[in-house]
Amino acid sequence: MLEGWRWYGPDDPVSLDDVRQAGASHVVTALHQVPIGDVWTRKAVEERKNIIEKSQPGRSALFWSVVESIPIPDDVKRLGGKATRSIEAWIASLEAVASAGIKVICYNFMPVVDWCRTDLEWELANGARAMRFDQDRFAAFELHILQRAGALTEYSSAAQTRARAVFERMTQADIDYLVMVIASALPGSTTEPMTIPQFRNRLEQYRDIDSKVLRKHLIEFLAEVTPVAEQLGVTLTLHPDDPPRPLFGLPRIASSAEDYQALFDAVPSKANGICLCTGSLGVRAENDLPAMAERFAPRIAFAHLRATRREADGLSFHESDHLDGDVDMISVLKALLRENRRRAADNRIVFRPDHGHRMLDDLAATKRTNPGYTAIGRLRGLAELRGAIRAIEHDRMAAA
Ligand code: DNO
Repeated sequence: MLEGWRWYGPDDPVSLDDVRQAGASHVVTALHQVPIGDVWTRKAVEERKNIIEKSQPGRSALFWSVVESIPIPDDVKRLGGKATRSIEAWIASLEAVASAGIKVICYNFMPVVDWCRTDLEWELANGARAMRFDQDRFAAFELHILQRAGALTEYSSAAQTRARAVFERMTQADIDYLVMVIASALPGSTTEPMTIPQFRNRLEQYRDIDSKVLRKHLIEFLAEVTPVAEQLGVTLTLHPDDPPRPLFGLPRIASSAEDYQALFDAVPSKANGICLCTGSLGVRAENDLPAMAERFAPRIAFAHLRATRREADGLSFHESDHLDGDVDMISVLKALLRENRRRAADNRIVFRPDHGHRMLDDLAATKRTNPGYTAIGRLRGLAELRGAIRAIEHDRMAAA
């Protein structure tokens, strides 16, 4: 498999030499400076590609192999095939990317909020910091800060009592932090930052959209974009919902094997692919990740490898070390490696170590880091994954 690394572009505190030193050669990035919905021009794509690939003489080569993500504007999620202008713009961006020779485009279809956490700097027992989703803090946000209409009925009275207790202990600074973490769009998010009143308005716009309607809209979108992608030899990989369950009363439709199967049945095009994100999917106990890797193998063009650990309440979770979460990472790797061997050399699976801890020198107060996207934490994750891959391949060769 090809070792990838997410890079946020020239402003990323992690440099391209850092990527090289981590040992990765396949850069995963997007034109993050382009507003959601605007067309990516060929010129802008070409410029970014040159920054990545035209390295100074003697440096190890880097390739821009995956685009993550071309954001899908909100109207496509709300209106499906009727959002013609937005879909046309998305196709134009896809064409610009394809013209630069990039073959994988990642996207997601989470309405209103992309990935969601309640803490970005949760202290682990070893002093490192991890991202965490704490269900009671989430409930405190939803019930007491956002004050979402109808939310109360979704919580048991015990959960409501816990949420109130969490909220009552919060200072104004704690509240501001939680709003920032949940509503103001984390780096790489494909949804817009929001104030609380804007958040309420967006939710109102989704009042009549349930999971059936949202799925129909995604299928209409895929019906438009996959023929173009297929013709250009591009695979579109749908990133799962993170966490993989409905939030804020909004539907989620990429949370389980059944969800993905429904999309593949509706749009069989080989351009309709999956980004296997073990950390996102692994939060849901029923998701059997090795089985999903096996079942969807031909459709996996891209993988996010990281691990999460569910906490005692079954809903809270935090990001664990890459090999030490609830996910059976070794079995996932074996399934991916089997698929990878079946493929032609120009069609290998790209994976990237996802979300590392903030640790060692990255803990320095002066150090600017993107949540989850520190150099050192991901370097550790990649090194562990690479070691596991080598060991698996070594045993397989020895047994042959
Ligand atoms: C968070 C990421 C997301 C993800 C996009 C995919 O770290 O997993 O930003 O890349 O949602 O479209």
